[in-house]
Amino acid sequence: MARIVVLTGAGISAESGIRTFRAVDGLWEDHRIEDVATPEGYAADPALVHAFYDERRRAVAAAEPNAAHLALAGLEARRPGDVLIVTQNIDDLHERAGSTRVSHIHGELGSALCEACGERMPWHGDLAGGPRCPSCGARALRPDVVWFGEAVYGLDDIFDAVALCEQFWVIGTSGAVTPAASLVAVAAEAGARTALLNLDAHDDLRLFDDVVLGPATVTVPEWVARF
Ligand code: BV8
Ligand code: ZN
Repeated sequence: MARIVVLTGAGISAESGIRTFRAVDGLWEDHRIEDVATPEGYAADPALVHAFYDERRRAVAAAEPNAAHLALAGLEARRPGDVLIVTQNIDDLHERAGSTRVSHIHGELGSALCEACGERMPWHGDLAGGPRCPSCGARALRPDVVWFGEAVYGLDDIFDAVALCEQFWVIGTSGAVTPAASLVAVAAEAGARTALLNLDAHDDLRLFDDVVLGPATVTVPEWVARF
């Protein structure tokens, strides 16, 4: 049971040079969501979708965790077993910062999913060009990320953890995507203390006991130091 559950989004990786989704220079600016983050978009143009994710996989490999990722990893090291990170991000910057309990609700760039045999496997190269599945040999590998309209990963365990935690922090997310955005309501309902650490305020701040605005590399180390 984690006393502290942290939900992170693209904003925590922004200062590592990873583009967010909805900012003016965001990922969606170059692409329509429907074309690159839906099963229909993948079926219609797999080469475009592979290019989109292969480019992001390379960008993440060239990036480094920032002070916000490191502060959360330090908190877990100081309080073993007390911290669970639920991330909407598909990068591995939390893990590379040293966090060990990370739940990727929207999947991971470092994983591939075989549409022929259903296997999920670690994957660190490009998927364009149709490499064969190591398990079944089919040329049917897709990014192991959750697209719109697909079920997110680990939701039951995440709901259980959120319902039992004492602190629920939301860091670097616009709260635009469900079911991730609904977790703060579950936490508040269960009596956890809730906090938002974000560059911009959300439209609805009623569910947050504390709101700390600013860049994550400044606000997260300061916030974590209190626990
Ligand atoms: C599901 C894929 C059901 C991988 C992503 C109407 C029609 C159709 C569907 C829906 C609908 N209404 C609702 C839905 C459901 C839909 C949804 O929520 N749609 C939204 C767009 C309305 N959700 C789904 O489809 C989900 N699945 O519901 O399935 C189901 C159930 C059972 C069985 C079958 C089906 C699936 C959602 C997952 C979609 N996949 N990503 C990838 O490409 O990454 S979502 C995508 O957006 C990313 O994962 C990303 O994490 C996520 C959220 O974005 P953020 O992380 O918040 O990033 P954003 O840019 O938005 O915000 C950044 C924030 O950081 C900003 O607030 C900014 O101020 C802040 N910031 C910036 N810099 C900094 C900073 N903060 C601090 N410091 C900084 N330096
Ligand atoms: Zn296979």
